[in-house]
Amino acid sequence: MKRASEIGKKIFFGHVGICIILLCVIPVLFIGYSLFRGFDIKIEQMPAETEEDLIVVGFSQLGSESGWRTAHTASIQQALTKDAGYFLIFNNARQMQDNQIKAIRSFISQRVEYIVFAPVIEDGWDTVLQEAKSAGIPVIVTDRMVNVQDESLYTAWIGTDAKEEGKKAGRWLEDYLEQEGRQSEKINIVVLKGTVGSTAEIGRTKGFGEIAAQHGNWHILESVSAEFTANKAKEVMRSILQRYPEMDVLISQNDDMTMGAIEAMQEAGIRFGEGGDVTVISFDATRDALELVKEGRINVNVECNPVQGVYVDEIIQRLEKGEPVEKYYVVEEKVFTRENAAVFLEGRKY
Ligand code: GYE
Repeated sequence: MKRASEIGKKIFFGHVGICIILLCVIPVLFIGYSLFRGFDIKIEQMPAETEEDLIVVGFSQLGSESGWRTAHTASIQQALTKDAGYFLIFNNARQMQDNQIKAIRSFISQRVEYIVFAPVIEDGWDTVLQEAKSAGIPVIVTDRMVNVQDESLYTAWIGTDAKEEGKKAGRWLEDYLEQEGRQSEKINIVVLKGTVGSTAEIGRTKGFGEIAAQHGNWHILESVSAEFTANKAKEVMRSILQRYPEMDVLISQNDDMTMGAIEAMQEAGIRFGEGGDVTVISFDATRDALELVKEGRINVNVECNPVQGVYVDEIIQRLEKGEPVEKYYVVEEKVFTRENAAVFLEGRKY
């Protein structure tokens, strides 16, 4: 009997034990898998009944990697409001093209009236955009560009001229070196690039590269991606500073990376900005970075304008009235240095 009850206990606790183990292991496996997949995105669904006169728009934003991105998202959300006559379905793809494709497919199956999207990279959109076209849904691309075989797959694009931004950075450096009397000196440059394959990275790299190629004394020591984020830039910069103590110029393709790089330079005791050993060139011109331009810690900031929502609204309104729209709209952008930063900081919202 004793033995039988012990065996019973063993079986009972054996089962309970297995259950407990399973209860612990399954959630851990599930969380692990979700982390690995970057969490499956949930795509907001259109309510069964929307007010009839609202225009339903699905907006796929590529992520939330930077201050610029936050301002771009806000600009779309502030333009496509209920008061302005829209029902907006927003989705954040967290830097993953797959998530954007899923979101666009969900917008198609929900039969939205317009799809607006900011593509994370340029390639790989032909199939999903063909699906939108076949469903008769106009697509408005914003911010970055798509590289598709057939340009009729999207109705219009509104964004910034990334290549011109890169050239502006190069031209500023030319003038600056000349003013300093260093136009014939050897100039060692490091480039922190954004997301590889994105329009901002491709354009800024090309634009700056074209100017650099005209100067035999400019040496690009390294051109490396820090994915448009401050954390990654800090890590990358720490290693760069160890390998290239002779670096003269930092070209950082967005303000968030510049902030990270600056932290790494501060840690390493490197003097940067006006009067320093490293000249800092940044892109975007968000508020925080403009403050640093005003203080002379960033030498120049090439503006990239995120305020694109008003144009998206205008394009949709024209399409609604059956009016023609341009294929490409480029927003206006400036260059900020210590001389003009303060004036523009006053009215800056982002
Ligand atoms: O410069 C950067 C962002 O695509 C223009 O993306 C945009 C860039 C912007 O993450 O901060």
